[in-house]
Amino acid sequence: VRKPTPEDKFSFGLWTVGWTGTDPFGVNTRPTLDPWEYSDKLAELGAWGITFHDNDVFPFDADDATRARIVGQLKDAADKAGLVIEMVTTNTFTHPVFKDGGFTSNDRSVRRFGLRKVLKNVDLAAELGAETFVMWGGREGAEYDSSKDLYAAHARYAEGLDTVAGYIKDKGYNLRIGLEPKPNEPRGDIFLPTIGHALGLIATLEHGDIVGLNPEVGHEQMAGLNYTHGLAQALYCDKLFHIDLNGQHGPKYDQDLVFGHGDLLSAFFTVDLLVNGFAATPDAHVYTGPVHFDYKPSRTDGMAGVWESAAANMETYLQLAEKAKAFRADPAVQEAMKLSGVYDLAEPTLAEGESVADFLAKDEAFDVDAAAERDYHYVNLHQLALMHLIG
Ligand code: 3MF
Ligand code: MG
Ligand code: MG
Ligand code: MG
Repeated sequence: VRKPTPEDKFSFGLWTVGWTGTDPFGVNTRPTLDPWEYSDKLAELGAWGITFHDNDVFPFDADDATRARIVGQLKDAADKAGLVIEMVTTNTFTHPVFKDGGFTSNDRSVRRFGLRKVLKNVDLAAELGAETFVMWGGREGAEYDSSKDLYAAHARYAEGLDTVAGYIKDKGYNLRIGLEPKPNEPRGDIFLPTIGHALGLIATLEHGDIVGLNPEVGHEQMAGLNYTHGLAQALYCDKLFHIDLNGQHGPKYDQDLVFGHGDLLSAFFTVDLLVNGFAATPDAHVYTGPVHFDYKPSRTDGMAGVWESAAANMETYLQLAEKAKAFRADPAVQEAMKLSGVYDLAEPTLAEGESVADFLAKDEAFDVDAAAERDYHYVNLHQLALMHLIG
């Protein structure tokens, strides 16, 4: 596979390569580096951008001067390395003050503190030229259904999002919010657990036009859902603002494996959607945003392994992109898609201008038995995809 270039728009969270291996059962297995050491190395590997939480870069309790100094140093390093800071996010999950959430804590003073922290980082995101502000509400949730007024929880979540979105508009920032759904972990149940739940809440917002999605492979798969289908619905709603690619083996804890190291076939179809768009509707919304990885270098790997795994994400994506292009260009595949009726789904069910009354009045010849007997040959089509993937 060729080397990644900035045109590929690969980006990494600093918390990904920066994960030192601390988990609920063990301490770190790797040292902490300065933020710019991670970004320099990512640039060297061919990444185009970086992203971070406020507290990946400066401490939770940093004063304004310290914060400005450290951010300045990271920005200089990124500029020098030719890296874009494409997304900034806020950590509202590590500090104990957020143990019951930022926007949905039962404690109003915590909600006001959380909102201030988020707004402050919206300013930072805009200042650094980021175009997406991701919000993963990892502590917005509950273990006990008795603990929350669930109506009020959604109202407070919506209030928080609208406040942030309204602030972005008032300030004239070129920023959009990407909500990141996750079904559980660290909370027993997290609010807005899937792409669909998030889309539903966004539709109720006053400033929902600049609020969209940052779906993560592993999060949807933890909920037993199809990531590619989720991306497709977000694209359909014009809400796919950003993505978190990684790997996961079904419903268990958030594994954050290298992209493709979980469900490889699903990863193939995700890349197919991202690079080729929809099979029968080539003019439909396509994704042009950053190809962002949110993975964790395994705890069993050392520092060399960190860089090997970072490179592996990009290598896998490029390899899958090549294969997905070859898959779609293959005349045998196109023939098989035709036989399966894939292109036919793009034709509206009612004719142009056909009213329901006209439709119902029509005495249309239809052979139920013949239609019921149709062989869609989906397995053959899928086997062609598999052969392109492994062949
Ligand atoms: C947790 C996540 C988060 C989000 C991040 C968003 C710590 O499962 O995926 O990573 O991606 O907070 O920016
Ligand atoms: Mg995650
Ligand atoms: Mg994950
Ligand atoms: Mg994520």
